Amino acid sequence: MQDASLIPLAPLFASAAEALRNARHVCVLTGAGTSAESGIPTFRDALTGLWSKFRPEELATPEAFERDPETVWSWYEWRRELIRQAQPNAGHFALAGLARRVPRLTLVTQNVDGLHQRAGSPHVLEYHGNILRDRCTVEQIVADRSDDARAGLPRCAACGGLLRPDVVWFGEAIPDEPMLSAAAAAEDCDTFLSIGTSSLVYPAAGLAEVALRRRATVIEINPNATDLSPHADILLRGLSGQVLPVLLQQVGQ
Ligand code: BV8
Repeated sequence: MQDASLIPLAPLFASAAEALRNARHVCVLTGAGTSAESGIPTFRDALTGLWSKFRPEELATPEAFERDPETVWSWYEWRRELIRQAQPNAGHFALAGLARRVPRLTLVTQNVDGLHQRAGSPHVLEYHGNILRDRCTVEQIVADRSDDARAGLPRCAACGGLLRPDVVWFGEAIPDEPMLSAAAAAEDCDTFLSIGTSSLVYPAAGLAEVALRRRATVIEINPNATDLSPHADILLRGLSGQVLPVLLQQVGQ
């Protein structure tokens, strides 16, 4: 184990690897922590510097967009630029590798950055949407931008309607497909990995609770404790970009 800080966790790695080696269906839920080592601030950290005077609810809600679309769009454009410059990290690639190593893996992400897909993970369930897509507020479909720059705020090329980022804002429902597929996977899995999430935002945080009720082995990867920690079977306290490659290696053995 190259990273000395992980050595004390060796027995936990062994039991986690054992659970994954014997798994029939692995369900994985990821949060902002998995993209932190790619230079993307976690959600709460995204309110740093220029944005520190805002609360998430003030920027990531339909009411905020209604009230002040310019400010909301500039926050999303700022995050989009960070994401365009970012690369998937070793944790993203290890999860793509794990999907090739176990019989069945369902990857549910709260992240809107598309880095799992860029690392080669197939069929990622985008539970909170994707920040790099635009959605037309009139037709409620993913849309192209009109290149009429006079428009100021981005407009739909088809109907001229105001565009918004194709993400799920607070108070909005999770899209049916990812919501139903994620719920079915949490019900069916025998091993559940909760990675880089504070387990505070619902209904995403409820997926681990479903897996616990179904007696799945629940493994948490996070340098800090969360509301899920007291209920998890195995806690791997470390950075996902360091823990996941070691775990994948051990599953391979
Ligand atoms: C809804 C997209 C109703 C936008 C996001 C039940 C109880 C309490 C509240 C509620 C409840 N049910 C609903 C609510 C309200 C609300 C909610 O949960 N509020 C919270 C704040 C209490 N939920 C909603 O509003 C949801 N919608 O309920 O609609 C409805 C139903 C039917 C019909 C109509 C309406 C919608 C929630 C989705 C909101 N959108 N994102 C955007 O990104 O701009 S949420 C956003 O924040 C992220 O997507 C993510 O989900 C969340 C942040 O959480 P994390 O990803 O966990 O990140 P965080 O920063 O918190 O923590 C990072 C963690 O990583 C830490 O633990 C840290 O230790 C760790 N870490 C750091 N570095 C590393 C690391 N781990 C590993 N490696 C590292 N290197």
